[in-house]
Amino acid sequence: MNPELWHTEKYTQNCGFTFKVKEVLHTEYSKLQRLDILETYDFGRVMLLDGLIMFTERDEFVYHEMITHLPLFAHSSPKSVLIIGGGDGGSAREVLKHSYLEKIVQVEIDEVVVKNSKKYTPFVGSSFDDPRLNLIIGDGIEFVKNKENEFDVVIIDSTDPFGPAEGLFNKEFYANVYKILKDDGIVVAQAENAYYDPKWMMRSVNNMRKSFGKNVTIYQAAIPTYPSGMWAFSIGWKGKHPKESFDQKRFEKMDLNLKYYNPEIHKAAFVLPNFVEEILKQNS
Ligand code: AG3
Repeated sequence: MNPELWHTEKYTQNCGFTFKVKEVLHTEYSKLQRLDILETYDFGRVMLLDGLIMFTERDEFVYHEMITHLPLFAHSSPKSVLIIGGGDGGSAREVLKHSYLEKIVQVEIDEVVVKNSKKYTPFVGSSFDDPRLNLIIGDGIEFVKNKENEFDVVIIDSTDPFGPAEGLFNKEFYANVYKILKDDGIVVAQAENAYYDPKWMMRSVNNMRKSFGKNVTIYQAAIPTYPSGMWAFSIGWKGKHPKESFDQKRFEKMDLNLKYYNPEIHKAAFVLPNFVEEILKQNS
């Protein structure tokens, strides 16, 4: 008999998300976390960190397109991008599509994630072979300290706000991100979800607000394999509201052939259901 192997990511003590695993391709403990690469029936290859889904081959495009193209097309003329985290390479893959960029720096804390993504999930990991990407293995929190006016867009592609990523949701960190951004700069951070983790979502929004003032909101995307399927990104800006500043001309010229993001989604992502608006209002 060939016993079945199933994986469950627990969302609360009482519910979770379960799928059948074809094969565990690799398990490794880095200094910071446990990494698993799974082959599955319904989602293709899946990367877990400490048992939590980082991405699946089936729907990673939603997260990676939405955390990159939205801020890049909201900025009037971005030249420099900083990615913090994102060790699988998915965000870098999308940023690299913007061939006019002059500087792309990524700071990832865990080399083991990069190494395994290159080997097992090249659909995201092969972006590390691109010489235009300057990958630094180090702590993003340290990297942004004592620097000013260096980037147009900062993308924070982190794990959940405990363990290695805890500091990436703090006000001190966002204050340094504010300083490292140029005039008109935009920061985007993955910010969990309004159903199960409204406190985590609001921790990102409120701590960003301590530096960006009123120029902070969230936008959402439908990501079936993340908790609740409705994912939030916090966004802070120095110039125009990113919902209104979509660069249609640049978008049309680039002919990107994306699977989720488009000009209508750019605007619609900022339209929040009433209960999410309530959370934003009540907790600020
Ligand atoms: N960053 C992880 C998002 C958090 C997912 N949380 C969870 N499954 N509990 C995405 C990594 C992809 N670049």
